[in-house]
Amino acid sequence: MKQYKRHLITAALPYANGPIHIGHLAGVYVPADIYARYLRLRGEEVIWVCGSDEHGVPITIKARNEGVSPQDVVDRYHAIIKHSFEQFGMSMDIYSRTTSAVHRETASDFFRTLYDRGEFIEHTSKHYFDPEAGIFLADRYIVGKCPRCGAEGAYGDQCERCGSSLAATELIDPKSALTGSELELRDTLHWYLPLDRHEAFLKQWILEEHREWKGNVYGQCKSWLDGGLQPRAVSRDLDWGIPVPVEGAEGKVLYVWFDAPIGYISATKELTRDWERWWKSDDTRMVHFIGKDNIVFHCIMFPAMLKAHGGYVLPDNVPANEFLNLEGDKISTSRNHAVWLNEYLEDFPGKQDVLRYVLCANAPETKDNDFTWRDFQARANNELVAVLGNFVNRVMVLTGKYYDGVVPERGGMTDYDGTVLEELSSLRPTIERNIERFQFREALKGVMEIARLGNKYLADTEPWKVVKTDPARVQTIMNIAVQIVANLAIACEPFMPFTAAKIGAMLQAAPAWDSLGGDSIIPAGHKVGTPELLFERVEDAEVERQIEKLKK
Ligand code: B3M
Ligand code: ZN
Repeated sequence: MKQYKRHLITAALPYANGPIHIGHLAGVYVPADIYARYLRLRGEEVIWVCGSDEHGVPITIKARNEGVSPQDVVDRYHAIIKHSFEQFGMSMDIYSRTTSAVHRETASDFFRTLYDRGEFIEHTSKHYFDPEAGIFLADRYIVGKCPRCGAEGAYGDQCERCGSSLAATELIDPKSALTGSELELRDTLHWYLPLDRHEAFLKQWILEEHREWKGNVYGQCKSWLDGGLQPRAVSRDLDWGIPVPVEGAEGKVLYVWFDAPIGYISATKELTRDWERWWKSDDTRMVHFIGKDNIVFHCIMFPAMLKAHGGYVLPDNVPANEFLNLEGDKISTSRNHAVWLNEYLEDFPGKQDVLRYVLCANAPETKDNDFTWRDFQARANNELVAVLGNFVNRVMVLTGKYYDGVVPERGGMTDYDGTVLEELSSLRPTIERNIERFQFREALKGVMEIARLGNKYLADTEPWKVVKTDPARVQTIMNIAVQIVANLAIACEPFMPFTAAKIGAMLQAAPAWDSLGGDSIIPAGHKVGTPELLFERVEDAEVERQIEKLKK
């Protein structure tokens, strides 16, 4: 395995046409945050870049429906999304936006470079025109029946039902999403990236050199590559976007999927003058966190663009997740079947980590998964409250009660103590290995194992009984218990940063990742702070309210 000096992490740029929901968080941002936090804790050099995707048809449709400008729409949602990310502790180094001046210039230059090198094909062909609106339509402006799965309401670029990427002309019985009218085919000029020219390279690079990619990602790439790649249009007839920077391209803008991934580069430029060190060095390891509907763009199209341009790093891994459903049904913005982060925060103030925990424990890593409010409640109450919160609380309360918060000296250790400490240290490599393999659910189980081990240790050693007969023994028990709490403070950080900070505050210590697995993290004689409850029970009424809300 190649030695890298630094990690460039990207997470899909959310469309600024609505707030963020739990599906986004579970599939993309929670995993990216865990990974970025973990690498930083390991002392690696990391940047995590993200931002709002502010171009594209969905935004113009929304603006039209609301009678406002596209800029109004993206300004509003960019602020909401950015705020939600901050609230949920997403540790992005920058959250930028694709309407920024730096991005416009970067994307424009990128296009121009490829254009000057002859990397595009210019081609006039028939595109759908809405005679009623008097404009060419593309992508989501066109709806019809999916030629692959037969679903109604498929878009001109993609069927959301079966996930197929489509050309508008493939749709059966296409209609204008704006006016509902029948469409005419008219001639228009566009620029195409001939993906077929990059096919041999992509086959070698992905199918041979990246066999380690997740099965769902590798499989999707393979089926694309086996099917043969076609030239792909990188411009659109639209009045919202980055103008195509060549003569005779009036009224045409860059296709949103051409400019959006370049947003990762622009965001890095905005973050640091040293951006080339990240993008143009073989020492950089780039990882794209995305959902499965973005695989083709991040594994085929963007790499082809980067390769055609030359000089840029390609992703080392693209750990895409599958989808999260909600109460047995697809999450849907249009039907408002979603849990929006801004609303969650109003209903469950201060409970960001509970959601982070549930979404990670139930993440759609290998298949689509279902989020249910009952499962949310069960995990909150039976795992966070009963296992993690309970253990930490018992240790803190007993330490306060017996020793006035001063961590006692350890005396002689029993064989059982030794076994527990050994088990504790053995959890670290498991947690690390799982995070490094993007298996965050398993990694989180490892973290909870620490708490389970702690609870079992207390239940087996019963310090509250022994204290009456053998106080010296209890000193050892409580010292060990405090060390287990310290391990939890460390291990929780990537997954539940707010909780880790609370445990740290209770311990009056900020142990480093390096000491994870250790049995002497908090020295005897150190005074800890006062106990504070980490988690509260989620009551039936709260969960029923949420379920009701979804039915409305
Ligand atoms: N905005 C699509 C999405 O949210 C898109 C991602 C862009 S990443 C460069 O699914
Ligand atoms: Zn379909």
